[in-house]
Amino acid sequence: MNKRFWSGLCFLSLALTLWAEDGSRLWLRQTPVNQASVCCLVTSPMLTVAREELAALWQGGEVDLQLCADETHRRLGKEGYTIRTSEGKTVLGAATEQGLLYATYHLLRLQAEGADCSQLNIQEKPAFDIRVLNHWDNLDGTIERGYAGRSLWKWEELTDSVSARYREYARANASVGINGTVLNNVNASPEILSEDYLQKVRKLADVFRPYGIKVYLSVNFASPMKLGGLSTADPLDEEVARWWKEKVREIYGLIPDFGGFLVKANSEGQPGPCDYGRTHAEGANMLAEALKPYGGIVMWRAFVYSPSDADRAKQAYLEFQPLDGRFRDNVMVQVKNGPIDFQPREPYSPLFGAMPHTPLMVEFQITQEYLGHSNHLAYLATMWKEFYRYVQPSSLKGVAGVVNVGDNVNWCGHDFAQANWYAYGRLAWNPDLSAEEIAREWLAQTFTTDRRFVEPMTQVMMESREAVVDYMMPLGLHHIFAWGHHYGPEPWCKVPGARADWLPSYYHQADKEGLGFDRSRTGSDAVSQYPDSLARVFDSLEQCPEEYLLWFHHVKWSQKLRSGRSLWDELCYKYQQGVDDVRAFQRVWKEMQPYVDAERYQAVAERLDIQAHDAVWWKDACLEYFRTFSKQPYPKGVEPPVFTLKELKKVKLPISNYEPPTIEMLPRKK
Ligand code: BDP
Repeated sequence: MNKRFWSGLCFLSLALTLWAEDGSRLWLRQTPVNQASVCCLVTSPMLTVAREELAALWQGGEVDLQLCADETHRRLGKEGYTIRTSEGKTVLGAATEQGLLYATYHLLRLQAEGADCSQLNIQEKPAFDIRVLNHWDNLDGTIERGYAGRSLWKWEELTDSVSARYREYARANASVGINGTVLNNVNASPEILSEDYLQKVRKLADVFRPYGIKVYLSVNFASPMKLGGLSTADPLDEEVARWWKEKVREIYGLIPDFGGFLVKANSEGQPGPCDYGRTHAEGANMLAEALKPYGGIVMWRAFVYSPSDADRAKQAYLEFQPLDGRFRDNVMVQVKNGPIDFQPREPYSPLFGAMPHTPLMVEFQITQEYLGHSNHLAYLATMWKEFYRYVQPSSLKGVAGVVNVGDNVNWCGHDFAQANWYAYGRLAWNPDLSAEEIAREWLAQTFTTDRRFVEPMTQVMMESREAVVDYMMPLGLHHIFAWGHHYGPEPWCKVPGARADWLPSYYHQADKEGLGFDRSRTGSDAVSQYPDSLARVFDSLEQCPEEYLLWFHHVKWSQKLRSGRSLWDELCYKYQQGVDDVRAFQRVWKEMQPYVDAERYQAVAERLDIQAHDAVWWKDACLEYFRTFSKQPYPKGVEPPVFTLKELKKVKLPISNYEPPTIEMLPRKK
């Protein structure tokens, strides 16, 4: 071989490495130019981050970072900021360093989107003080409902080695305004509070601090027993309270800006105050008192249900609403967006608005436990915006998002799942932003600013979640997932001895008359938990929004819906619509090939292929099964089934703790 050949090959492989597009750079893809002259009179670790980001990336001339004590900046609070162009310079102003950090990322975002940055006059402050991620990461490296590899936290390597990814993670969060992270699963191991683990947690907190990210921990309510050797965890027991106070003191000794605790108590087998005949408020308040002197908070989850009551959708409300006003002021009750459990579509949880004397947080799920894991393209900002149609952001103290990151190179499994992490942060900062503008900014930063890419893909993203709803659970259907993995359909699922409210038939109530859960006043009466004006709407078969129809009503197969079609026909068309939509997304993506690097193009194409197969699987499983009740044929235009019910009943997916199923595992036919 001659020398030219070898040098050519070397050049090629170097170029390929530089151009490798593995998704690891998220939406932060600007290349350092090191042009900017940045002026900042104060120094600190956080301001160093801001200064270095600007010095490396900003291309718009001189920048000034100013800590300001004037009225405007005081009003913008401890995280707000201004960005102004003044005498040819760009001036970032804030009352705090954290404000300046956020201003920095805002400015760089504008540049990355290709916005005109020559005449800026911006004022910003976040809608919520608490904007946290919840990791459901276990100490053994697995992630509950995680589909992007193992945990980012390499507990066994800490404290000796600190992965470079921790910093990248903190940077990504700061760039969208996320200011806290709960490191471990709500099904919490008591070990996390051991001396050993607290040292590891401290290391992470040290990395996150300059990015304005506070660390929180999920705690097991029985820790005083399991870790401390006490004979009880009764929150009214003095020794128990003392144990927690000591533990909290130890934590703040290591992490002076520690955020606080997240608690899942008396829920799905977790220990809690009710084990001792105490209320959730008594349990939460005991922890809150321990944290209070240090400024820490308790995020106490309201995700509770028991096999006893007839309607699971009512239970969190029944248990928590009477406790309104009984929590200490540093307790936030953290409520899932819907009354059941992160379904592709739920009405909002009626607890919002029903506890005016209690600080509330909403918990969203960014990880796609019920929306096709990291195989399906489902942009969730539209779902979160739907929640805010009913719930005033000003009635909330904070937002939590169960995050979708793992140690996969591209963080989230699906390249488009990064958009949900991004959008979660943007909406936590400003819930008034539209899902569409967030999609646009994410696409422009993550792929290209070329409108021929951004416009069609914005459209795809905007339609994507509705498509998932259509091929999985249209018209208010919910929780008809397969036992265990929550990926595919199993509306027929029966498990001997299983709790009724863990089985699909509990939710869909299909019979020869019709379909749906009757939560009207004459049914379970869940509608009455909503404010009167809304309860009346949900209660009425005619007025109930059709997207919630089968959530609130058991509807006859022959019932005419707004389209003029019967329930059965409408159901068929919805499933078909979902399938058609995914095929349309595939076609659009094909046209996007010229604008996307080969690697990400291929990765997304492969997942869309899986999604298209899954949509057919869902359609066939649900329609073929419900047809055994409706006894009606498919209307014109609805494709005949590819699979028989018998075939689909045999499908068993291996359940993985790390990754979504591969195409080989899924039901397919040529
Ligand atoms: C459900 C998940 C389960 C979680 C639980 C929770 O299936 O893994 O532990 O929620 O939020 O959605 O506590």
